Amino acid sequence: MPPIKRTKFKLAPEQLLEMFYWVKLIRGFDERLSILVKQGKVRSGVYTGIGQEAIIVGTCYGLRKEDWICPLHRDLGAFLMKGVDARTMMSQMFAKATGLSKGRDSALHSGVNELGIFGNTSMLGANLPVAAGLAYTFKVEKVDNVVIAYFGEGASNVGDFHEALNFAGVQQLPIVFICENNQYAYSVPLEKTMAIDDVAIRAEGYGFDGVAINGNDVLAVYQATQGALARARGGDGPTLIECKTYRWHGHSEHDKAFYRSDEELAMWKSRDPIPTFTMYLRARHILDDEKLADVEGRVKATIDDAVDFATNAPDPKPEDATADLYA
Ligand SMILES: Cc1ncc(C[n+]2csc(CCOP(=O)(O)OP(=O)(O)O)c2C)c(N)n1
Repeated sequence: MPPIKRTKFKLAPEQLLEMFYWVKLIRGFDERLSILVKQGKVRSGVYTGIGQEAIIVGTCYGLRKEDWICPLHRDLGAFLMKGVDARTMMSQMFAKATGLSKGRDSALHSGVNELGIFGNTSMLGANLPVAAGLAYTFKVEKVDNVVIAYFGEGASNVGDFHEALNFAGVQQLPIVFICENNQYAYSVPLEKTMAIDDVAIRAEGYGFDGVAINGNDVLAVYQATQGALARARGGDGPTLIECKTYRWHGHSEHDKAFYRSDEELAMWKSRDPIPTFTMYLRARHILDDEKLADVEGRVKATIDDAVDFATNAPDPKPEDATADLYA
């Protein structure tokens, strides 16, 4: 395993607080969805990323509008950070006319071209060759934008993953592959699908660097991403960053996750990214009780407002079902 690239970064206290806000908002949004789905308000599968928030915040923070992201089913927070407002996102989950796909879609497959968000398909791994294709466009157009492509460790066993990495390596594409290694692909633990410990070493076979990092440490993720972004923008090609993490809930909200032990869950909860980041900020006097209350108040207000908005938003009209079709 190559050493982690120690990219220097400096974040002002306000920026660190902003990151903290995002971590809390994304956690809060998923937690609320988990409740709403039980109330029958959500018209979509809900695949929470509770426990994995540091990856989204560390990779999305500071991205340019022109950079593209290719988020997956568990990456709702990436939509929010790339610029989709909470009302629209909640409407999407409620399949309302005010959602991204105007109620025509299960919540997980919408993209937003203007914000640089690729709408993923259901087929695991299939987003990765498309992400490489996007990065190829940037190379051909000679612009220094970057693509961030997310995938789970499960998806890294699919052929598309390997084709995408090979093409990205051969073409030295401006792309950062982010593996959210949360230890399970649905009910299947990592060791039953891979004969290696680190997905990161797969990058070596395609001629570029891969690093495995603590995916529950928002600043470690940010640091690794900043290094990868600098290399990609500078024409030095792709990087694979494997973020080790754990999803606290089941694969989706209908999965009780009986395939794992309470002890294992408790162990990973003790590595919750939020208290770790909170302690870091408190120790540096960036966060105090007053600022914490302010962040928590804004998070709650944003989510409450989004739920109210989506609840009262109109359903899609049957006569609009075929609008926006291109072929
Ligand atoms: C090619 C393919 N096989 C199976 C599925 C069904 N499926 C959807 S999500 C999932 C588990 C994905 O695990 P991973 O890639 O590790 O991502 P995670 O859900 O853990 O974030 C499976 C098996 C699918 N969508 N596509």
